[in-house]
Amino acid sequence: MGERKEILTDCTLCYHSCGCRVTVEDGRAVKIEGLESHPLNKGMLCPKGENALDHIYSPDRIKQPLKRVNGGFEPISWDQALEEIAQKLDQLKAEFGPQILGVFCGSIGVENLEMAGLTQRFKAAFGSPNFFSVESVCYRMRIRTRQITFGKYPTEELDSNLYILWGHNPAASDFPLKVAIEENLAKGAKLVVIDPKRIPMADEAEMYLKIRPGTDGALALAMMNVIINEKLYDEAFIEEHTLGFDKLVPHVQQYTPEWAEEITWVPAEETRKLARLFAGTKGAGIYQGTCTQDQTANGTQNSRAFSILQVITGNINVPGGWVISPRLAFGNVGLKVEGEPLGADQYPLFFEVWGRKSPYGVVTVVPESIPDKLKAFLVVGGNPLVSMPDTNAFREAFRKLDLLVVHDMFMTETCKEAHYVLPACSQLEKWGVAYTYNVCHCMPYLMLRKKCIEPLHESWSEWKLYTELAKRMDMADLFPWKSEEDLITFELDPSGLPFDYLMNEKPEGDFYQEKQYEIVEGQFRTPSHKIEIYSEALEKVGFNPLPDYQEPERSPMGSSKEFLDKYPLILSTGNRNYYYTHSQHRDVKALKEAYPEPLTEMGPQTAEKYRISDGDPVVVETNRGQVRMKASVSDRVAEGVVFVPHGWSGEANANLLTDVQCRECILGYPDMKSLMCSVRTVDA
Ligand SMILES: Nc1nc2c(c(=O)[nH]1)N[C@H]1C(S)=C(S)[C@@H](COP(=O)(O)OP(=O)(O)OC[C@H]3O[C@@H](n4cnc5c(=O)[nH]c(N)nc54)[C@H](O)[C@@H]3O)O[C@H]1N2
Ligand SMILES: Nc1nc2c(c(=O)[nH]1)N[C@H]1C(S)=C(S)[C@@H](COP(=O)(O)OP(=O)(O)OC[C@H]3O[C@@H](n4cnc5c(=O)[nH]c(N)nc54)[C@H](O)[C@@H]3O)O[C@H]1N2
Ligand code: SF4
Ligand SMILES: [Mo]
Repeated sequence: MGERKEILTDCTLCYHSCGCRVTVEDGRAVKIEGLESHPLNKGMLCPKGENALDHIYSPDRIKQPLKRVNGGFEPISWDQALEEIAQKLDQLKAEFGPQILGVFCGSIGVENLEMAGLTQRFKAAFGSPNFFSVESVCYRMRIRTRQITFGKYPTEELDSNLYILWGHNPAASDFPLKVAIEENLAKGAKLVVIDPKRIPMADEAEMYLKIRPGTDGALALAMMNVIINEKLYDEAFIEEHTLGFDKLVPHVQQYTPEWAEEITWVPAEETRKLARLFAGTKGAGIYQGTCTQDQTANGTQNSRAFSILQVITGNINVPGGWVISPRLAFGNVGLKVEGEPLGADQYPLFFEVWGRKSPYGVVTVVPESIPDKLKAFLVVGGNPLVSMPDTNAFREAFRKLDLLVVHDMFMTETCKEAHYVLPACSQLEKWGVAYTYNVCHCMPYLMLRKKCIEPLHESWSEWKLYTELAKRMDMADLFPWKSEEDLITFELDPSGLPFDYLMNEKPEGDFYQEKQYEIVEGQFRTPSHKIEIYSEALEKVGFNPLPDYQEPERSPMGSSKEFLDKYPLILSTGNRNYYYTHSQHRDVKALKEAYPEPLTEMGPQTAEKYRISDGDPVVVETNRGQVRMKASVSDRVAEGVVFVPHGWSGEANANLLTDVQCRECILGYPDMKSLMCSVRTVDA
């Protein structure tokens, strides 16, 4: 019998970074289990995590670098590929300037700090400000909005007395929260679900509100109206910590529950009941969809309204409410660069607030920026031709690039358009830091992501990719780390949890700080040092400083009759699938068997109206394109609404339906949750 080791590391197949134990025999990972002591997953893994080894050892992995030749791909050595890429980049830079380079990281870059950090560093070393990522379609909208309100970023907790799932379905997308909710419901916590689909968790809820997609802001404002007019607010908290409540009181008078009923489909009495329940519970939290509330017309203002609901009920820095968690001191791999990324002029608040700048560009402006402003594009750990809005617009634009390079483990649709495809290591083949940070839940926990096996095939880590590319571009001095371990040591240095400690003493991970609930002097780092209910930051860029409601651009109430005759049904895309992360994991047999094909969901009356039966192949169409998939008819889905899942390729790609020009007006996010479509059977 050869060598057998058990290594504690994290899963990394989605951003939750659950702890796991990997058994390695003779250099091959043979078993993966949940780590009991990990505070997020408590010994459990979701089906993706359970089947991680089939993904890693998949025969479909890209095995060597590939170069596009005459419309097909041919193998090329790493050395030759990097030489050619370096030469092309240098030539484009000499001719047009460094800003013609754009780089992109997908959602995996959220949990893979080295990937995102090094990618940012590379574009800065080259001289370009154009770093794009899923941050401008997902999650950062809430961070930005909470920052302008609190000057800090408070988050929901895993344990709460009242969970309001507001367009969030943990049973599909948020495994750690699902585990925590189940535990807390058994102890007497309450649950409310606000969703156009009666998700299974709604069956355990105190209240279920069937809302029209895209109208959440109207409901939130009506709740505020009730809380204020029935004097259910926390006067002492408002007095001590906030600014602008006096302006909010007259502002919300227009937003009565009856006004909201017309817009949201939620009966006025239900809105009142929810407002009373929420305001009457200390330790209550709004758990907004991780991207649902971002990819919608009123996104920024929705997030503002949720923040203000937490504030006026005093549910800030109390257990179960929203809590400002300690930030980790961390070695920053990024590098400063001159200039503003694309989209900063159009959506200034996305880029800058109070002189604090973010490193991200706005991804929705990418297609229109090619080929004049962007000529070379590097995708590392993302599949934008499936995941970004309006695949046709992105594809047409990508075809005009002088250089497209993709670093990935699998031959994605994006790879298929590339000039060079470079094989990437999986999470078990490289070192990293697993930092659960604030992604949804206040959990100041850190773990070392261990290299468990040697890189498979010819795959390289991001550290090796950038270090070797930089050498060929005269930028070697800007990539000084001699090894992955060296890089991780640098990252961990300021954290108080050094590499050796996490490797030898706490391989299971450790809390880097204790949570503080007390509100200390100067905690709110807004210019006023108060929570800004009235936001001058928003006013300054020309938007309502108080939360308001805007009807989606495409909607039964917002669109022209002509448009609605063509596209009469509401379209919401991208409900999560428990078995897959976005476009990934279709290579895993057990997962594919559990969920073999994409399904378009609709209610029975809607189906009947268009003569569709459960299981029929259907065509869903919008102004941008069409998809084909089977229908799933269920009375759990609100009538008049159609759900199309994302992450499937070819003719089932949901982003053939979305429109990159249909954007939220403040931060430029694409609307993926409140569009209009038509549905018919394939032969109709
Ligand atoms: N219509 C619609 N579209 C959506 C959404 C929606 O709700 N509706 N949701 C959006 C959201 S919120 C997000 S976050 C995005 C996600 O968008 P993406 O992140 O672009 O989507 P993924 O399919 O996860 O692509 C990740 C890629 O990284 C590769 N990969 C995995 N691990 C590694 C690694 O270690 N190194 C490298 N180099 N590559 C690796 C995978 O093989 C995969 O091809 O999708 C968005 N798209
Ligand atoms: N298994 C798995 N988990 C994932 C991912 C994955 O691909 N697979 N992706 C990860 C990523 S990057 C993200 S951003 C998160 C996404 O996480 P979320 O954005 O929270 O998405 P879901 O959990 O699918 O929940 C969305 C719910 O919102 C409802 N909904 C749709 N439109 C509206 C609306 O307008 N208003 C309201 N109130 N509800 C609406 C849907 O019916 C659905 O039940 O998931 C993460 N977790
Ligand atoms: S939720 Fe599943 S895929 Fe995500 S980290 Fe945990 S086990 Fe892995
Ligand atoms: Mo996301």
